[in-house]
Amino acid sequence: MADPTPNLQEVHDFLFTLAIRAGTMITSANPALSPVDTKKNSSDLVTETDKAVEDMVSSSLKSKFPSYSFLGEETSTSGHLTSAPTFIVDPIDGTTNFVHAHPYISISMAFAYECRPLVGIVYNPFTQHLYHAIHGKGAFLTAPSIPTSHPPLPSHGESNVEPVVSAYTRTRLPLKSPAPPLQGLKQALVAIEWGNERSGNNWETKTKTFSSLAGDDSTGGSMVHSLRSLGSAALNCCAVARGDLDAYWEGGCWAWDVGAGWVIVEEAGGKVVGGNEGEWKPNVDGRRYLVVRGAEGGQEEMIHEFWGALRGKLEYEQ
Ligand code: LIP
Repeated sequence: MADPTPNLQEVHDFLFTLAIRAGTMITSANPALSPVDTKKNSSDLVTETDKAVEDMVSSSLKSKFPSYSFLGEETSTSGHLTSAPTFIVDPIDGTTNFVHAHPYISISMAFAYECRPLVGIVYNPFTQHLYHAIHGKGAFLTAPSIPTSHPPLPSHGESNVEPVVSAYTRTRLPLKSPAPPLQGLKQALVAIEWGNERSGNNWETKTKTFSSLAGDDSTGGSMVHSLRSLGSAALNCCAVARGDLDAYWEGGCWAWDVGAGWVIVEEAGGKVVGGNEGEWKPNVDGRRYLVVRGAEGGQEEMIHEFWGALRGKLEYEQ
């Protein structure tokens, strides 16, 4: 009888290649010409490119791994993750950025088994930065090699300069190792997201928490170095895994937004806990997350301090 345990290396290698193929579809699409539809409201966008990429990915995976399940942003009717071996895919994470031709977007593909993400691939085709991880085998960034001696830049008006990218480098994450200790919110750069829910309890909780994080002592705030809202949950997780974002907090995104980044963060020494206080073991499809970078100390203190800065409780249905 065939071993039912998935071959994670085989899954990783196939997703790695698929991400590059999807990236070509994304960079060759013209956002201005890609019809834009809305889902929940005017800020919840989807394009024909999102759908075309997901169709390509899901058919490729169904052909290669016919017994595995598929949970995709544009075709799944629920965000619920079962214990079956499952691919969790967001064809374009950062669709709003894509629509506005702002190149902070990624294709995010995870593989989960027994509700645990075990393989993660996040690829920004505009920067050719591909983040990848297998549970227990570390997290890496594969990116164009930066030449040590930069060839002369084109003089003014010169065009068709030969690309300087001739090779790729694989770097283990976090980029700084050992990772510097976390020094608390007052020394932190924190990613947050506005999401597409712009009223009600979750909106109030988010906006009051943003103020609590950024406000100074006179307001009872935590006075973080700053907040960043970059528009891609997956790339936010990768920045935490790299070590240049100290934390990322969001409610309202889905398993396909965070599934791949989750593995990459954990394999880079980071932690993923829930977006509400006391949620130490969140579900991948729990829709509220606090992600903290790897560090030689200070992680639990940061989590407790962050939860103490929350102003309300996030509540989402799957
Ligand atoms: C996006 C997430 C982001 C969230 C947005 C949106 P999409 O995913 O990456 O974190 O704030 O509302 O859900 O929709 O671009 O794939």
